[in-house]
Amino acid sequence: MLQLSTPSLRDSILRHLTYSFGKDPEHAILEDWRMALSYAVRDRIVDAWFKATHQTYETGAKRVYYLSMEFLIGRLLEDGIVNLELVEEAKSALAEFSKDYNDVLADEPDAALGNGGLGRLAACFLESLSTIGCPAHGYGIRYEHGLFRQSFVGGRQVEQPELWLGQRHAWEFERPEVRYRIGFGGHVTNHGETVRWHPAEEVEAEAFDTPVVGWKGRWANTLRLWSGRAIHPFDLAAFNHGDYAAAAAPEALARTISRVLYPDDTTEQGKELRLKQEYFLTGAALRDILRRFNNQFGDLRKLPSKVAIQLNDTHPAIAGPELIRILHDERGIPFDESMDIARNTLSYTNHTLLPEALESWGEALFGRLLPRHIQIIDQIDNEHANRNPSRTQSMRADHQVKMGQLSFVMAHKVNGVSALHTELMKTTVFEELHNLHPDRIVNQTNGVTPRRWLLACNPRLAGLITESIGEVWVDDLEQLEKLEPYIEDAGWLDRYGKVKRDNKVELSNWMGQAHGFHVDPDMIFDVQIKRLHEYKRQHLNILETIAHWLEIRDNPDADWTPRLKLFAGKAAPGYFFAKDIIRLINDAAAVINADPLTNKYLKIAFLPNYNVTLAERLVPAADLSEQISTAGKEASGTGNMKFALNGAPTVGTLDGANVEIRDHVGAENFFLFGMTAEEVMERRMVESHAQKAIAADPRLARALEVIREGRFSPAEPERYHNITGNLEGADYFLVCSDFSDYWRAQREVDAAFKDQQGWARMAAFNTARSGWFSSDRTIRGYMKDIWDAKSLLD
Ligand code: GL2
Repeated sequence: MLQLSTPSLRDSILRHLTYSFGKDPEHAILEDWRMALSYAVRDRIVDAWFKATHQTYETGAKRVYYLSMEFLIGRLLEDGIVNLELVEEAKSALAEFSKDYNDVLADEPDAALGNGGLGRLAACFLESLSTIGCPAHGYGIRYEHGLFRQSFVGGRQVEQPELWLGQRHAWEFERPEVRYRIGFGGHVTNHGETVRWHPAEEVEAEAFDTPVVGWKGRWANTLRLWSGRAIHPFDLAAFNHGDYAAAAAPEALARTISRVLYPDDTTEQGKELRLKQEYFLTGAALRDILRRFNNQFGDLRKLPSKVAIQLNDTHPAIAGPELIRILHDERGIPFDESMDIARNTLSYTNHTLLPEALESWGEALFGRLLPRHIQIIDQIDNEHANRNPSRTQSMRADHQVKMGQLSFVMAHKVNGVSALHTELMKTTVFEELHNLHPDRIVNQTNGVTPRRWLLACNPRLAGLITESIGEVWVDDLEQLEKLEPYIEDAGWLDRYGKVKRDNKVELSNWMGQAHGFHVDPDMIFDVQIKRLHEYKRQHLNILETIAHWLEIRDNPDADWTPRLKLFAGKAAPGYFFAKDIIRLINDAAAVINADPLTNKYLKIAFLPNYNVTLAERLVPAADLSEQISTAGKEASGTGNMKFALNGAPTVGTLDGANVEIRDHVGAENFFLFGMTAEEVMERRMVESHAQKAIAADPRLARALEVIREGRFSPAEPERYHNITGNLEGADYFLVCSDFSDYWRAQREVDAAFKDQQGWARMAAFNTARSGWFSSDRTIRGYMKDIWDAKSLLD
């Protein structure tokens, strides 16, 4: 292996500025400095990357492949600097050139190649796989446009295309030599035993590799993203006839495949393009995996002992039939044996039980696009029925192809993402399959990487922790429990409280500068940041806020605990109800923030364009974490873990991983409210449950009334009748029924916050007891229970 001596970061920056970007320091713009620093850091990552790759080949270790339509990676420069422990060196190197470290970091675009928790989880997992030293690849799509940019006009969400590739991107290596043809449509021929698919249309998937470095640069894995290319990019004949649009058409069509991330959270779009994207990702990834396996091992029957493929939700579920097609049709392995090899290689993570999010495709569309795969799915279904005669549910019901059923049958392990969610899987959507295969469903509660979500985003807290217990916690987060004795030390607790206060001051200053929004850092910073969805109940939060406002107005001289309600999050462009909730919050904020009677006690801010970078600002400065979904609906949540780790106690329901967070941090350090998942199901049976709840709580009735009469939309009083009508009517997500208990919990928060020392204790216990929520723990669970994979660093 090539051995080069490592130059200083300063020299490396200067060298790249000069020779990679052709600029001298006098003429370099911020982007040049950002690129030069990124390349200097990237050089070091590449060294770790080569080492890891060689070791994987030499040991013949099993490899993990994480297939995901989303990788919400955010900015990467700070991640690399922190993991390589170059923070101080980078700061002083830039200072020598009179450049500010934070300005340079802030120049990087936020790569939003995902919608929310599912995509961010995939990014945390990649980082943990590298930290642990488990040989792994992430496979995804190199979307030209990530999740849309959000702004507000008159309080309303406006979407604009996101342009992360509009600036130079430092991290990827284009691999023009790694290309695969991916087909669609066409027909299937049978010659005796030989079945062949003849696609009508083909595009090429080209690889772009991003190295992902783990803690201390001990290991680096690869995120390989596929970009769509035309096989014959240019139609010269059409061009020569003067038809320039037709000449460019093949290229445009092929590129469409990797053009946009579907801006959809937990609902699926029945769009042909989406199904094409799913097959594009999966088909390219499988070809790549099998090529690598063939080069090293050859015998396909050994695939499950050398390869573990994880399907992140059902989006890559076509991997089952596609792998069988390759093994059976192309390599001649008998069908049932192909099916067993595929199943022993594949495993599937379910991320939601919302019925509208369980992917299914119309058989006409599916059969047209993937004619051979639909035959294979039928064969899988028959084979499964033959092996399990008591089975009643087919994966091909109601002229639909059911991707959840397919994924379950084609996976040797199926996991949920929190204890509660996993149990609900067994009794709801997968009940029959669970009864047939009782060992298949396992739980792997989600986690977050402590490198990004504490060490990098909260340097003040990270510094205090390291000073107290050493840096062991960074890759062994449960060591945080060693903080517990310090919590009893009043001097230490003061310092812990000061860290939070300094973070709040920093956030207040930024909100003032960036958004002209001024707030007193002594208020409770009460934060709800996540995608907008009725089940997440941002409308419960704003209803309580409005009720609280009315109560303060009734008695403005009382001893209120000042509170800032912070919101951020995007609504899917076609989800009109969610967009109305955003507008209501913005309209209410305009009125309430301008109320001189109350605004020293209550303020509301909805920050636009929520993304990973904004989360990194908000999480360290939060006092209170809002996790208020209708119990049984949030599969896990991961924001809840980030807040607890950074010392923001939760006000929340017994939903998803909230249950486990409360178990870990202690019930006394968690503000619980609301119905349990079981009570939710019972409550829905109660006739007029919403009306009954409203009748029983005058505060709720009044809050609904002021919205209905147009207090926040005087020019258009009926603007929110859709929301009030929904809440007073079906109220499927039980906002009204949980309101009174939410109100009670919030007043407990007010009282608790008055005792600043008591609050700091509660916050510190959240930090000290959140170690279990590291994605390192989650990944070790997958390695042991699902992948049978080993770390090459242990
Ligand atoms: C989600 C769940 O809604 C969320 O609760 C969970 O934490 C994440 C990661 O497991 O997955 N499912 C889903 O489809 N999205 C999620 O965020 N988009």
